[in-house]
Amino acid sequence: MKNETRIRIAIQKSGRLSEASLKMISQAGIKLARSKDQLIAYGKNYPVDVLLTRDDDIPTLLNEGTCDIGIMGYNIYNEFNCSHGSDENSTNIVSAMDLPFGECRLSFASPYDSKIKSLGDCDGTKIATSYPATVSSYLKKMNINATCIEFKGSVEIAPKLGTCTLICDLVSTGTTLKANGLEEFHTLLNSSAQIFKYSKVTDIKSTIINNLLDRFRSVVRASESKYITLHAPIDRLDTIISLLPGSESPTIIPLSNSIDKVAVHALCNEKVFWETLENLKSEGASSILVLPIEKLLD
Ligand code: PRT
Ligand code: ZN
Repeated sequence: MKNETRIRIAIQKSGRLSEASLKMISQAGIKLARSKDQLIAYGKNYPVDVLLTRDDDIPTLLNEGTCDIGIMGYNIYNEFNCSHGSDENSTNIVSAMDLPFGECRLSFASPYDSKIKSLGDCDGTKIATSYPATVSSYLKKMNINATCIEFKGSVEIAPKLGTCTLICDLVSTGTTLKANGLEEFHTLLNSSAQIFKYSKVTDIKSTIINNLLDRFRSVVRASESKYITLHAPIDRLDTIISLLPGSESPTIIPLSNSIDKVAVHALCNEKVFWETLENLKSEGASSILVLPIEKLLD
């Protein structure tokens, strides 16, 4: 154990991305032991340690090489990049993998009764945002002359306080904007959680990281995939196969007690909706089973 090379992953300690990040690590087969202060969790069966921190600190931890990989929203990474010169190469952080959680968008919004309803109306305004570097560089690119005022939280109340005429903040359902009498009118950035990597890791660490990323990719794919089995009339087989979502090459198996039906087994790489099952049934499919996939390795 003494000279073992270990990978350090930074994830959000508590917040919107914490649960999903920990779940993914656990589904990748990594068992963690939490330290007393709850700030570091040690991988008991894999050379990885998990640092639990505020999401805003993750870019610095990666940029300095203090952590090797980190899970954060693209919005956080982009803000860090914009405040370091916008160029993708101006930091030591690279994106390694998209994750299917933390979806949101960074949008401009103004009060319902405001005349500002498009980007072109923003000239000369004051904009409240927690993403000043992102918003400033976007406004500059779009030739809009407006001032960004930084708010660490509760951006939505800035127009009510008279500090700013509009805001640029993260939106997911839109409920918070509505509750504060604000209307979204322009999206600047779409974001979701991603795995980011320190770009200067050693070769030994790189090997471990690549193995870890392969495991995470398998976890994500398994969570998005389903295994479908059904019985299909032979004369409707082509149509039934074409209805299976994201399935490449199903297995066709003869049935012991039927000559005009076969069993179809398929790995579906897309969501399986009730409508799909109803369509399969109306084409003559029967005994339709949709099964979750626990592990998947190509
Ligand atoms: O303590 P720490 O600094 O780690 O956490 P935090 O409070 O800064 O972040 P947190 O947990 O709120 O969000 C973590 C990440 O989740 C963000 O960086 C985004 O990548 C992602 N995410 C996804 C969101 C949202 N959806 C989201 N809706 N982050 C924030 N919001 C906020 C938004 O700022 C607004 O206040 O939720 C409100 C709007 O939500 P709706 O559903 O009403 O539109
Ligand atoms: Zn934060």
